[in-house]
Amino acid sequence: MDIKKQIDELTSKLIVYAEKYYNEDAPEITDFEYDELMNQLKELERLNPELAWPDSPTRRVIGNVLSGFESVTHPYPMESLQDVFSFDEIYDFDKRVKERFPDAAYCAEVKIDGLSVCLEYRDGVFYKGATRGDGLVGEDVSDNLRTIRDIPLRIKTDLSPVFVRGEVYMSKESFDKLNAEREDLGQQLFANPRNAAAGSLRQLDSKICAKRNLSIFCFNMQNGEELGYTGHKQTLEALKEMGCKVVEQFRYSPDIKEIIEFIKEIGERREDLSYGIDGIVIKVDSLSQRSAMGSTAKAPRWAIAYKFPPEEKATKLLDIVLQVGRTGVITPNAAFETVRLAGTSVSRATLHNRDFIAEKDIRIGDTIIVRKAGDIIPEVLGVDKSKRPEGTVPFEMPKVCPVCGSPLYDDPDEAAVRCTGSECPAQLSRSIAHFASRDAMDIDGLGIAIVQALLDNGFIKSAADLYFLRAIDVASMEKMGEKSAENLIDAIERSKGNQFSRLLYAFGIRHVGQKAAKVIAEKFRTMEALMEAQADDIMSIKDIGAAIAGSLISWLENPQNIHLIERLREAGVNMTETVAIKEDLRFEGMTFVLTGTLPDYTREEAAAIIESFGGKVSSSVSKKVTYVLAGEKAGSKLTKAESVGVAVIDQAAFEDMIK
Ligand code: 0OX
Repeated sequence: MDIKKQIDELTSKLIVYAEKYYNEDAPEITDFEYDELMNQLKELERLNPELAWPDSPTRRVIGNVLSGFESVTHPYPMESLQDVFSFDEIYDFDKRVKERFPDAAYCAEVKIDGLSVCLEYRDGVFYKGATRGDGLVGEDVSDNLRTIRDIPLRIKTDLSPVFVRGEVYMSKESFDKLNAEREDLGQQLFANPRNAAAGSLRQLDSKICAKRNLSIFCFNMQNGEELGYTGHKQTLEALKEMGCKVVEQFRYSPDIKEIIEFIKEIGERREDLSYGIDGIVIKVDSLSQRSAMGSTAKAPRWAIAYKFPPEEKATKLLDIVLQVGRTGVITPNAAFETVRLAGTSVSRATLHNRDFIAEKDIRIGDTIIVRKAGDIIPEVLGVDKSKRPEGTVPFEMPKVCPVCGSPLYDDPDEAAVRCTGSECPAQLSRSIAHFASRDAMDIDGLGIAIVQALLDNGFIKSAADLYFLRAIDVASMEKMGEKSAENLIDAIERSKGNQFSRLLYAFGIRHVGQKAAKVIAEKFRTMEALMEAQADDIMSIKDIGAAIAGSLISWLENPQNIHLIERLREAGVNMTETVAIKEDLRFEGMTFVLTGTLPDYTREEAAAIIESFGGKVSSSVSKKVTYVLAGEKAGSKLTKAESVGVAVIDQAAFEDMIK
């Protein structure tokens, strides 16, 4: 058979099989047969790339590994929304709209909690897809988007180009599954489905993204008006006809009261949805009215996002469990009946300290109210005392450490209660996990669970023992294959070359944080010099006071610690601060301007990082500025950057620069 015919037949067959398999849950052939046909097609396309269909199913599994994402300038800015938190603000919005357009109607839809992307279709074929970025420039994540089954590689339309905006998300079910797998593998868990979706879409290897089971809901045709559409609802229906997955829950009405009814209805059913939503978006439906209303510097005037209040749940407090921290501080944690909050199952929350428990009079058996602060960290808001069962008693801190039995010291000046046992195993596992953590010795794969297992198996008794581990012993532990054991040993080996400042921080000396460790290491350069230092020498460093110096000196004098240092030296661990000082000046001569809110750094943190690399931070944009680091809700500085031609970067690009 001629090759073109062969490719055409195979491709059309596979498109139909894939549709049946993924969308109708009714596979016609076995996985094995499907993979066989797919491999045949891949091979034919490899030899005859000019004959491959642009929407070939092989493109979903192409497996490219990129070195970075290309920037994409959005032809239609991807605006963000103005958030409102009350119905009153919705009525105000309605008033503003109706003053201008008394006949305006609204289309309200669920606000999917994921990350926004824009898909570009040319002649019906998926051409490119990008993240929102700062709204004007995003990143080309086409390879990753192609792996999302919900995204059609071809849409049914004669219109071109079509720009479709949507929200990529991870369903609650896929998220639970992913986190369960990660837990089994001892990997760090994602805090919520949104972070998991964002983390997946930012993978440079599309095979990883393909495994994450992402989905999409489309909610806007960016160039709808130009393509001849007149209303938002009409564009949603058109997108659906074309084969796009469109937000399922929406309501059209000229009456704002009906829209508020819709909000209430969804608010009640929110939990039954298979995906997370964080509010309702209310949009003026008419595309011409929208154009006439335009946008402010921050958001369109024709839309608002009503945000649901943070979910609160009542649940039963089963126990108050004491956790012994690395420094011996005892933290009480609430263990309660599992509830679902902001996309995850939660059964633990910190109770901070004894004062917190006493103030709120929290007792085992109580019905407590929990929520997630910032949608990430679970917190206990208080107790529903009307539901207090009989026989409960006020909580009292025990007198001995729950792990080693040593007496606890209850410091009357601090809220903290500490274990006094210097060899308390809880402190040991946590302090070794801290030693290995990313900002310290950065030993990849050595989390608390593995540290605990190494301790339980008797393979280590201190951080220094890590450097004497044998792969064969590590591999003998449960859930540890040969490969992961080798990887771990390699990571430990690599950490020997770390700068001295990392080691100093890794010791977990009270008051000696990352920054203090850095300046101290830079001043003394070597462990020997530091060990000879007097408190005054240490305090002569800017920002280093008596508390840090005192704590450091007494740590360095402790024979157990001297022994630890000796063994680390014997293992070949670097104890000198050298190259990093030069390397760290990578921003020398550069000036940054910060604008907007970055997802993961405060302004001060970002500025500190820039300065630590020798860069300068300025508050105004001019031609002399090297980069504008823009986050959410970036305002006039962003516009100025564009007008003077200064490069704008987002958090992701910044993180690449500071890696
Ligand atoms: C969502 C969502 C986000 C976009 C810019 C102007 C209107 N997360 O589900 N944004 C919008 O629309 C905005 N709609 C949505 N449904």
